[in-house]
Amino acid sequence: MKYPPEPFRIKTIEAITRTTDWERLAIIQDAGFNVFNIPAEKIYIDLLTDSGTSAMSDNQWAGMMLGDESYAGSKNYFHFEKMIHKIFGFKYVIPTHQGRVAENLLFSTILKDKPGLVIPNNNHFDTTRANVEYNGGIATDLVVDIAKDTQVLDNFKGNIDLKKLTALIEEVGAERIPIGMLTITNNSGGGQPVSMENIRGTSELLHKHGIPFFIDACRFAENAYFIKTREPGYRDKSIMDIANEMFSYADGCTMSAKKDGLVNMGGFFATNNEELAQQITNRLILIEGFPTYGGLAGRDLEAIARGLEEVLHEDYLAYRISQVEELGDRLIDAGVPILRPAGGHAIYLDAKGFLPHIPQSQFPGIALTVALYTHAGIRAVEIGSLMFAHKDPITGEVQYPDLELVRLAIPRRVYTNSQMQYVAENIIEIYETRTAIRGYDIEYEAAVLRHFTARLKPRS
Ligand code: PLI
Repeated sequence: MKYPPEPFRIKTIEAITRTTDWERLAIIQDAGFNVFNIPAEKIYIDLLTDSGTSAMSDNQWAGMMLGDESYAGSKNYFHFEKMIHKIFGFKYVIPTHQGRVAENLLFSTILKDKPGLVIPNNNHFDTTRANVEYNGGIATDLVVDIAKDTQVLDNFKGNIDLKKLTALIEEVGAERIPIGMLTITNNSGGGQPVSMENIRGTSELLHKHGIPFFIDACRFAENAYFIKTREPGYRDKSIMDIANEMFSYADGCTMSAKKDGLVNMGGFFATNNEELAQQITNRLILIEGFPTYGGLAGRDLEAIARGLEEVLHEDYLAYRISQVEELGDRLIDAGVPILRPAGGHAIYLDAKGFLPHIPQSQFPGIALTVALYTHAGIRAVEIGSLMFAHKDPITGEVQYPDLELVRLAIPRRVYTNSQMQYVAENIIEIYETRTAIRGYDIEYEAAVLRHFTARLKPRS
């Protein structure tokens, strides 16, 4: 079966309401044409993010009732730690309340008082980059070149370019690279997976130069499923075996459990390096809490432990990946330009191709997010000029990003396939009337991370 059905049935539901066209026009105007400003209750299908938006299972909710809220040594911590040992294999496990805190702990420790150190990655996610840069480091993206072409089909467009990594080590010197990283799957690069061969190659290259290797593991199970289905030699291996092998090459990882932990809040840092674990634990106590809860309730730790077990189920992953793929296929069949192949957690619309009559200076990605909302109550996120265009500090000229994307991130186990069909049909309708869509000008923008709070107005 090309698109395997849901391996679950629905036991409880959350009502969502459909607003009228007129209501949505008033709402988007009030929101300054920025979908971040829309109250979530006024959204019909919310594809803003797959982070913290998963539906938990009955098994996870039952686990929540077994929360042991002891300040120190909660039994749920030991279950959480056991699952992480089993899947990731790292010796020291440090819970955090979400992924960026794990990143903050790592980079504030390894970059402390040493400005100008370089962190290579396939593509840093924005919080990872921010944590590197805030701590005085230089975040360098070395993804393979084909990742920048939205139409090239390749099994592993999330791979790091090992030639670029070799050149970087030669250029800056291994002593200025405290760690190297891979983000699996590569969220900023279209949710594309990284192959086992590339993970192994990255590990060997970094270790040859004495550089530790860390993985951003947010979507590790989706990545493992792509390895199983796309990489020679892995078809008969279990997802657990593949995950074990992926992490066996690394010295540690950061993870936001809000993705493949199948929970609404949580994260962790894990490593084999005792000294690093000690330093990070000391800092954790300062900013998050005691080492056996790290900013989470006991019940949250239990939900993560159970989520990490469930996310490895192959029938779940087959359904998950194919739900996203089916949405992509419907759009491709109708000629809608999307980044190909479909990502693990999201479809990325190519806003430049969708709205070629709107120049980058008029935010085609924003125009598309507004059209999705006003036409059908769908919320997506712009990953284009509002997020990334910036003034060159020397010439003062505006630098635009290569790609203007709109991400439709699919929450895990949340929307039915008929709701996904609704999404596809409405995008196709918008595509058929795309020439009527106008560009936008900014009315208000903050100095940093302007996309969250900007207010815009349509051009007349
Ligand atoms: O949102 P956090 O702090 O739990 O996780 C940060 C984070 C780290 N790495 C990667 C690859 C992410 O995708 C990520 C968060 N992603 C969000 C919020 C998203 O919408 O994709």
